[in-house]
Amino acid sequence: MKALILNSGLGSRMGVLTSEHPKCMTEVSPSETILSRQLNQLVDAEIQDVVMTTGLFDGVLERYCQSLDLPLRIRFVKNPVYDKTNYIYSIHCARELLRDDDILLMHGDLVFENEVLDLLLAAPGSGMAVSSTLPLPEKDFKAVVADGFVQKVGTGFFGEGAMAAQALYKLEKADWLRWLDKIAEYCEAGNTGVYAENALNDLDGAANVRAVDVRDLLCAEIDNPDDLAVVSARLREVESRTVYMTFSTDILHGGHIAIIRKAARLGRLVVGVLSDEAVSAYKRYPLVPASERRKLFEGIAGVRKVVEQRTLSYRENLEKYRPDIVVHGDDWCTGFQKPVRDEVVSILAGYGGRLVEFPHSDAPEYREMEARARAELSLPDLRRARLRRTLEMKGFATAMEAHSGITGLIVEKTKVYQDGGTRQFDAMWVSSLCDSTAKGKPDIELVDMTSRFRTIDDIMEVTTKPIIFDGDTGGLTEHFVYTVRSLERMGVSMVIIEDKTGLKKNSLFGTEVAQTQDSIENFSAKIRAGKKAQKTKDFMICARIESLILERGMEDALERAFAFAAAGADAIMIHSRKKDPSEIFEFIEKFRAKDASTPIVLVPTSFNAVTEEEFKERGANIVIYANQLTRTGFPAMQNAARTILEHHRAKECDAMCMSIKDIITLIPEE
Ligand code: SPV
Ligand code: MG
Repeated sequence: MKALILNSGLGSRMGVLTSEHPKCMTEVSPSETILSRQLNQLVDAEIQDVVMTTGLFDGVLERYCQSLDLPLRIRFVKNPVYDKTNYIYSIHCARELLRDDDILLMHGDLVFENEVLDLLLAAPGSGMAVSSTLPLPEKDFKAVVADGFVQKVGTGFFGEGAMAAQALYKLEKADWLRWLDKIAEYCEAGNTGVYAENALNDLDGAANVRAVDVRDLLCAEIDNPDDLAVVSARLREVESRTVYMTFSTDILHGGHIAIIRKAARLGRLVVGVLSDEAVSAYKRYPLVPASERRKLFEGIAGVRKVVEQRTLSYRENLEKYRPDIVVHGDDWCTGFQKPVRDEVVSILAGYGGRLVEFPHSDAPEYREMEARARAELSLPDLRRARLRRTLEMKGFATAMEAHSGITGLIVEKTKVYQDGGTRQFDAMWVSSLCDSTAKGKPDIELVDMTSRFRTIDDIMEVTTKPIIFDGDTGGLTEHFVYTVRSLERMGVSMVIIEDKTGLKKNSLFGTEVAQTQDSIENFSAKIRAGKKAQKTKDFMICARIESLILERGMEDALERAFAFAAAGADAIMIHSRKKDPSEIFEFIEKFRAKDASTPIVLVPTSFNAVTEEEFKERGANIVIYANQLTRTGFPAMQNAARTILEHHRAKECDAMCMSIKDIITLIPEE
């Protein structure tokens, strides 16, 4: 696209202001003239070719343009009879330079804010800036608009469909050439004293010029010193606007820089960086922590200030900073972010702010970057460290049972959008009960480590979330040290071992079966050996206390907890099979009275009426949903098998089945 700027006029109504230079060189702010502002706007819009018509002071104008030193190719065309003709003839003089491209046509005395140009350039086809909100000007241009298209332009239209209009056009080449040829007809007939729009009007709408409504955004020409005062004041107002934009990304790419540039052109840009907690709840665990992500944005030209946005909801920051404009990609008009957008719109409406939405760019190279970031999260070193990071970040994490690739994917991908926020599980629990059950075996440490590791491998291959491994009793200390190293090497974040010995039985049997608790000394030695064997600082060993399960009392549980923490356990799991959570609450309270920091892990299979919020409030740090996928999945399978047997066919089973499409979306092809 080429820009055509009409600067042949005398500007005589400006008085002394145009005694030594053309009107376009009039200052509209301490740092810019009408022309330098227009040219900079063209640079921002990546329009490099400019044709400028000149008249009186052509030399001054050319030298001035050169002094601006902008990355533009400007070609000047002098209208030799500038004082006897209107700009219709200036355009005609430049016609040979204007036949090969789309044209952005503007008068040289026009001042418009950046958003006006954005709207015009984003509009499909050809367009002209009009306003549906401004009163019709007495003397200036009006456009007659029908069905969204400009039919006529001139100063004398006040009737139906008339709208205030400015001589700012984007014209597709075919539409422009129609107008240009009409202009030629006028000029060749000696009709050079009229507006170029007279020629446009003769086309009766055939130039397909869409009316692009710029409402009351600044878009005004400067004809006299009064206009100059008004426009300069409006410009100060425009430039002091604050613009707010939120980023959750940890990979900055060209698309982000482009949108920041665009947003910064609307005012003073404040960037809200979404907290780690909000990012990991709504998207994925951030590769770069919020403190570093803030620094990334601080270094970008156009960003005036960087602040933290703690939640996906903008409310807190909108109320605090009251930006004039919020900028976002238009991808949030539908889908899970819609409630967030709706809230933004209503808060902005409350104080007169405005939402500007840019077209969302989903370029394949950016999608690939995101895919690479996700892949990185699945690598052992990053994955292993992430449970600790999550605990540091939020003080609390949830884990859901997974016993295969597909259940891992369910834990990885299931999200719930609630109250303008997102919820998902932080980690996966590789349960001995569910791993054994999936293999049709009892939960008695019968499934050997090689097989358990195979399960971990299957899950790891398709997921990124951190893994907590149910290590049963940990086996012999001599064996446990190898288990620790293997798990660590694989990228598992935590192993939980229970203080039992001999033939292990599932804890939920309680005292119904014979179970032997290990001595504090033996189990502490096992923990110490495990801690000594591990190579990284991120891997965690959690000691699981079975005293309440085996009805040995609270004192025993607490004594063990303190002893195991002293032996080096990174976390304590206290288990109970009672529905009533009292003993769990009592344990947490008494443990926390002496130990404020060692994370407490709970498996609320029986005491399941308590919410995560309450557990957290009371001082717990990890809640594991240990077996719910297994316990819901297998009955569904049994039901399907029975139904087919009963009906001698599969039709009745259909309603229970997941659609093939859902399966395909759950399991993406690489
Ligand atoms: C498991 O899920 O295997 C557990 C938790 O160890 S529990 O079944 O409650 O013992
Ligand atoms: Mg178990």
